[in-house]
This record gives sequence, structure tokens and C-alpha cells, in this order.
Amino acid sequence: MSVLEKNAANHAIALEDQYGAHNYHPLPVVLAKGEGVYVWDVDGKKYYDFLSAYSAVNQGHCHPTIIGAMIEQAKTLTLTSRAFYNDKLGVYEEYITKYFGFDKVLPMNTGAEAVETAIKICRKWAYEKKGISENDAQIIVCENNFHGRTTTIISFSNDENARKNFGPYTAGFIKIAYDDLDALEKAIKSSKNIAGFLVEPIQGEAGVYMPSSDYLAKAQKLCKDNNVLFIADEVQTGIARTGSILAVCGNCSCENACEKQETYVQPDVLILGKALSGGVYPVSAVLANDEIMNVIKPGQHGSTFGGNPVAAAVAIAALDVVQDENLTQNARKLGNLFRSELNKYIETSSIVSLVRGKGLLNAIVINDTEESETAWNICMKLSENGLLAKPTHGNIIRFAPPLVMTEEQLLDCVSIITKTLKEFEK
Ligand code: IF1
Repeated sequence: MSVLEKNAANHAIALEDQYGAHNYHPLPVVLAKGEGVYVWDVDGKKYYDFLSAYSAVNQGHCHPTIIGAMIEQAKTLTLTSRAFYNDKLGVYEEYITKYFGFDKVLPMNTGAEAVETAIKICRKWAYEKKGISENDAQIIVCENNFHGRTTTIISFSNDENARKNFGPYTAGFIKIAYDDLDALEKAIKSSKNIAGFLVEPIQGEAGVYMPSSDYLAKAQKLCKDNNVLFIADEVQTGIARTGSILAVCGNCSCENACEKQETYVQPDVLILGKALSGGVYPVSAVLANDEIMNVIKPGQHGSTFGGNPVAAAVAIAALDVVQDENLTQNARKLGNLFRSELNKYIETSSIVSLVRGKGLLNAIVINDTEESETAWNICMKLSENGLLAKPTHGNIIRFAPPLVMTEEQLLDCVSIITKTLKEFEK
């Protein structure tokens, strides 16, 4: 790296340090370009992106179809607010509701906004349809959840770093162990005020924890039998990431979620974000059927940018790409290959205890304490070797490349990962 190039990277870092809030601790890599599965830093070094902006770039960086749709709409009409209609929103609403099999969608921008929207819809439904007394609704959530960073959402987080000193906290949430049906049944039966159950089909931030194979279906049945809304947060697991169009689709890899598949656990409320735009624009959505969604009346919820024409055009293109390029099947196939290849290495590894995941949402557990720097140091070495990944909690490294990756590229990444890990073998 030349002195000049070093200065470019250091200058970018120094600017962020001086003028930006210190709410992140990034790897010291300064990116300047992205295309497909690759990103380049300011010095022109090329990397495989194995984080995909936390599963927002499922369709690959700067996908030409999505970028084209964004440019076309951005040159025409960007924002009307919802004070007026526009010619793109209804087309998008019809498209996404048919794509996922729901009557209606409420369009928002970020994942956290969509989670907040789902919480509001659930509470309103509880008071106006289930008959729970106002302000008494309780929503069940899971330990080690991650649903975003608003004050209400961190109120039911057990991550002290994300929660401490942001109180007073929002009431109305009951925390239970993840993947524990007895705990869910007990919580549901504990009160007549249970409105909903908010769950990640796979706990991404917690370290890519997958529940037992029958957990989601049995949890949904418990909710159905007790008139409790089953709310699936698929912001990270959705849009083909896990080798199904939704993680709640179980083993089905058809392009559209459909009740016909015996493995499909249709939520009462579905939350989407991130890859809904292919990572080019903040787009999120809450989907539900009329008997739930129609509790929202004019003036009761919304946002300036929610459902704007650019978001609508981008989301249609992003969902088209998933189907046109068979990203669901590709994620399933390459995910199986990734885990099988890593397991061959793990058999003789002293530094990695396991690999787990579904589709191309995977993680390895490093054989060291949560407080150790080993996972971080491995990611630093991976970046030197041309692959970007970041530890999630302590000793877990998440691996989530764009779903457009080819088998050849994946095997190249496996060799970079195993070569790097071998440098840390004891
Ligand atoms: C950060 C984590 C992942 C999410 C689920 C809602 C949201 C997220 C299941 C909120 C967002 C992002 C947030 C981002 C990093 C990333 C993340 F590490 F923070 F936890 F993916 F695991 N539901 N996850 O995963 O969506 O408001 O961010 O659009 O805060 O650093 P958002």
C-alpha cells in the first residue's frame, strides 16, 4: 500500500472518527466499490463480501436491474408523501402481497420501523378485535432477540450493551427462551392479555441459532389455538437468504411462499426489510391479511418515505431478480456445499468447534472464550486474504455472502477461509 493510498484509507477513517458518532467499531477496511459478490477498498484491493451488509445485499452489490429501476424512477418521481397517490405504490402493493400470499402490505423504510409497525398493529388488533383491555396487551419475545434499535425494541432486548441507559423502557413484553415450546405455552396461558408472539425464524445476531425443525410450526399452532398473532421477523432471514423465499417456508424452495407446502408456516404478520431492496435503498414492509391489517385506519400510522415511488420500483426489481436468477435454489445448493466443505475442515480443527446455518446464512463457532480477540483477529486475517466477514457475539463469525455467488466462487471462499483458520490452529 503506497503512502498516498494509506493516507486515503486513514483519512477516511480519521474523518469518521472526528465527525461521526462512535456507534460502531468497524473492521479497518475502507470500501469504495461493490459489484456482485465483490467489494473493493480505496486502495483497489478486491474482497469477497461474506457479510452482504447483514443480508441486505442478497442480489449482489449494485445489481444492474435494481440500480436501473432506481435510476429510472429517481429521474421521474422520487417522493410524493402519502398525502397523494402515485402510480407506482399500488402496483408494488399488488405485486408484493401476491408474491408472499397476504391481503395487504404496510410499506415502511427500515427493518426497525417495520418491527415497530408490527407491534402497533398487533396491539391495535388485540384491543379492537381480541377484546383485550386497552394498554394491557402483552407481546411474547425471545431471549437473545435482535429486532432493531429503537427504544421500544431495545426495551425487550437482553443485550445490555444495546439497552443500558436508554430507559425508561417500553412495557408490554414477556421474554421467554428461544426454541422452547413449553415456555411459549406457559407464557400464552399465563394471561388473557397475550396479543402476539414476535420471533426470528433463525436468530441471526445471536449467532445464527436455528430452532428445532418443528418449533415454528408448533409455535404457530399454539398461537392459532389461543388467538395470539404469530409475527415472523424475516428482515434478515427472508428474501431467499436461507434457501427458501422465507425461513418460515421450512424446506420448500419454490420461489413463492404458499400454503400448499406442508412445511410452510404462514405467519399472521410478516416483517421484511434489508434485501427487499437488494441493499440499494431503505425498504421494509409489514404484510398481513385484512382481518388484521384493517385495524389501521387513515391517520393512525405512516412515514414520510414509506411506500415512495423509488422504494416501490426498487422492491419490485429486487424481488424480480430473486425469481429470475433462482436465488432461493442457489442459496440452498451453495449453503449445503459450504457447510459440507467446512465440516471436512472442522473434523481436524482445534480452532473451530462447529458450523451451523441454513442456506447462505451460516456461522462458525471459534473454540475460544466470548471475550477473546480470536474471532476478530481471524476476521482481520480474512480481510488480508481477500474475504470480508465480521464476528457477531464474541467467538462467532457470521458468513453470509450474496446469493448470486457461483459454486466456483464459493469454493474459492472456502479455501480462503480454511487457509486463514489454519493460521490460528494451535
Ligand atoms: C446494526 C445486527 C444483524 C434484524 C432483524 C430487524 C432489524 C434487523 C432480524 C432492524 C437489523 C442489522 C442492524 C445492523 C446490523 C444488523 C444486525 F448485527 F445488528 F444484529 F443483521 F444481525 N430484525 N439487523 O437483523 O432492521 O432497522 O437495521 O433496517 O444495527 O448494526 P434495520
